[in-house]
Amino acid sequence: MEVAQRGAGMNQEGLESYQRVTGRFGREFRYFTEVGSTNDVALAAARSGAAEGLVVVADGQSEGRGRLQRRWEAPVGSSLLMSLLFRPPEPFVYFAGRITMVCGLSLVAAVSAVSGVAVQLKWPNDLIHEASGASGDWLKLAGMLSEVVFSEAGQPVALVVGLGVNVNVAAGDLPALAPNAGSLSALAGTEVSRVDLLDAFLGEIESRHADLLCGVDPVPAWREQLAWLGRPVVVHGAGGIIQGIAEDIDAEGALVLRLPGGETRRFLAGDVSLRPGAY
Ligand code: BT5
Repeated sequence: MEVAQRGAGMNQEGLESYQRVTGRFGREFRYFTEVGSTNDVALAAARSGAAEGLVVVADGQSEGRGRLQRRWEAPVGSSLLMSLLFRPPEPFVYFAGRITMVCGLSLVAAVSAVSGVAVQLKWPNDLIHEASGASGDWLKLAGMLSEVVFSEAGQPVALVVGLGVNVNVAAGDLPALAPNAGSLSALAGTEVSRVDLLDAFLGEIESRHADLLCGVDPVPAWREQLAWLGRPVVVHGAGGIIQGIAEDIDAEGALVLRLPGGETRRFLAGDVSLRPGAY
């Protein structure tokens, strides 16, 4: 059968008719031409008892969001805007953190396979392309937003991971998204199939998530994909702006920063950028 040659996805038509026929992720698939936020749809579904594996995709979002009330902008039809519903086992916090890493690793693998663009992860939740050489220039190609659903008793019961990927955003539209926004098509010099990217991504998720549940820790692989380890950075965290060397990632995924005085400090959340003029 023709579809079988493309893996588990029946995806000849486009995003609207995409559906996976095997595995856990994407068999329950909801597509919207326009929605507020795919994360909101997945969060509401989780609260109504939807099973792990639900995938929500939209061509456009009116209320796309990043972390800390920031906005995620995407011209309609240009991007892969999707949310995945997970039901992590206990210990919830351990698995939720690692599922977010699995999503990042799956995105790196899928983007590399489908577009050929060289990408890395930027702590904690970005996909970037770094210009070759020591210029320090980098472009943000995708961002991830993980949100937890709690039961009425206050127990965490579900995790929604939302990903926005700039797939075919025209070069001229990028500056309006963010000063350092980049897209796969602009870097590859050709359009990239969003359906192929989605299919490759969900295939990666399927196997890497199964590995996680079998005891494979994604932290070493995640560390290998992280940009800027060993380099001078600035971290914007809850405690202000702090400079140092991005030394490592610890077992919880926290960024370990070596401060100028020699001591280290760990960050579980924040934003990191390369220190201007230091490279
Ligand atoms: C993120 O937040 O990077 C997480 C973005 C997650 C978006 C997806 S889309 C599907 C799902 N549904 C949602 O509603 N959200 C998820 P953060 O690290 O806070 O970065 C946000 C910042 O990135 C903004 O303040 C802008 O500076 C920049 N930005 C916004 N849109 C961008 C784009 N398309 N490309 C690059 N940068 C962008």
